[in-house]
Amino acid sequence: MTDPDRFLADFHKLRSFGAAGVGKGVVRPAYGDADVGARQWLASRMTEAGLRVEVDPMGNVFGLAGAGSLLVGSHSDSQPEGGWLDGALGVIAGLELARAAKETGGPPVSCVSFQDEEGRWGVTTGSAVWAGNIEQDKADALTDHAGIALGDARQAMDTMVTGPVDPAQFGGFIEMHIEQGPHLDTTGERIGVVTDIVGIRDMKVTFEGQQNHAGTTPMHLRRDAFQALAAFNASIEERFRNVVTPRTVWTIGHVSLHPNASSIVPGRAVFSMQWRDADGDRLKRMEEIIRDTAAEVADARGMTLSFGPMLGLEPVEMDARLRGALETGAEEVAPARWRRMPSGALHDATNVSRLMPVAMLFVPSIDGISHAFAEDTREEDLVAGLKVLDAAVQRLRR
Ligand code: HGY
Ligand code: MN
Ligand code: MN
Repeated sequence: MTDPDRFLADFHKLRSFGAAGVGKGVVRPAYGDADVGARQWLASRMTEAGLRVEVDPMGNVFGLAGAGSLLVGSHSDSQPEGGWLDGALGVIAGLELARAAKETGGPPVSCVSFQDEEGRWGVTTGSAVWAGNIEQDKADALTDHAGIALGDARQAMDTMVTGPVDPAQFGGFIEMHIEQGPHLDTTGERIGVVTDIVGIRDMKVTFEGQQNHAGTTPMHLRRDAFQALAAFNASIEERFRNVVTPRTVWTIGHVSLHPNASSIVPGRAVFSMQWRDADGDRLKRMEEIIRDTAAEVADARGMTLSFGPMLGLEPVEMDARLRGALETGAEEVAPARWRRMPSGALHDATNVSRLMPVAMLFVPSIDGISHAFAEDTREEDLVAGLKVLDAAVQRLRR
C-alpha cells in the first residue's frame, strides 16, 4: 500500500532543494547545484527502497525494479522560476509506488526523474535523448540563453552516471502531473485523465541591425532591432488569425536586446519563438508564416535575419489500455469528479511514447497557475492522484 504521509514528506523534502521566492517556489534549473543535490537525494531514497539506481549520460535518474516493470515518473528540474509540483509530483509518486510495490511484493514498479524537461537547452531534453528523439551530440551542441553548451553543463552529473539505461526492461510508462491550467480547478473536478499531448515547435530568431546613438540618429535612418521585433510580433498576430484555433498558443518568452541600454538604438534582438498545437499540419503552416514574416520585416527594415535550430515534438495520443486503467482508478477514487482532457503542456511522456505505451493523469492547479512561484495544489488532491495511480497499477497487474 502506498503511504500518503511518506509521499507528502518526501515531496516537501524535495522542495527544500532550491526552495525560493514566496509560497512554495522553487529554482532548480537542470544541472545547477540544487538540481544535482536533489538527484543525489532521490538516488539515496531509491536505494533505501531496495531499487537499483542507474543514471544515464544525460543525468536521467532511474530506480529499477527489474524486467517487465512499469515505469512511473517525471522530472525534478524546474523552470528558472517554478513551483514545487511541476515534475516533482510525478517523480515522488513514482518513488512511492516503487517503494510500496517492493514492500508488498506487488507488481514491480520502477521510477525515474528525467533531466532538463523544462528545456534549458531545448524541449524535454533528457527524455528526448533517452528516447532517441534527438542524438546526444546534437543535444550537446545546444546552448542555453547564457551561451553554455549542454555538453559542458551535463558534466555536473558525471560522478553519478552509470551508463545507458535499457528501455526494453519496461512494460509501459505512467506520468502523473499537475494540470497547469484552469480546467479542473474551475469545474471542481479532482482528476484529469489525459487523452493526448499537443505538439510544439521552438526556435531562436535573431534580427541584426545597426547599433547607434539614440539622440543623434534620425528615425528614418535607424535600423533598430527592437522595432523589427515589435513589427514582427504585430504582424504574426494578424497573420495567424486565419490559421489558429482557440487551443493554439504561441509565445515570445525570452528576449535579449543588445546592448540593452536606454541611450543606444539596439543593434541586435535575439528572441525565442515557440508555438504549440495538437495538429502537425497547423504547426507547419505557422512555421511558414513565422519564417516569411521575419524575412519581410528584415527586408523592409534593413536587418540581417537568422534562425537557430528548430526543435520540436509531434502531438501524441495516450495508450488505450494504460489510459483505461487510469479511468477506472479515477472513477473509484473520485466518482463522477474526473474528466478526460488533452494536455497543452509538454511532458516526458511524449518522448517515452516512442519506446513503450504511455499514459498520464492530472490533478488540479489552484487558479490554473504554473511556471510561477504561486503554483500550488491542495494536498488532498495530490493524495487522490496517488491513489488513482495506485489503483491503475494494481489493475494493470491483472
Ligand atoms: O513547457 C512545457 O510545456 C513543460 O512544462 N516543459
Ligand atoms: Mn512538468
Ligand atoms: Mn514545466
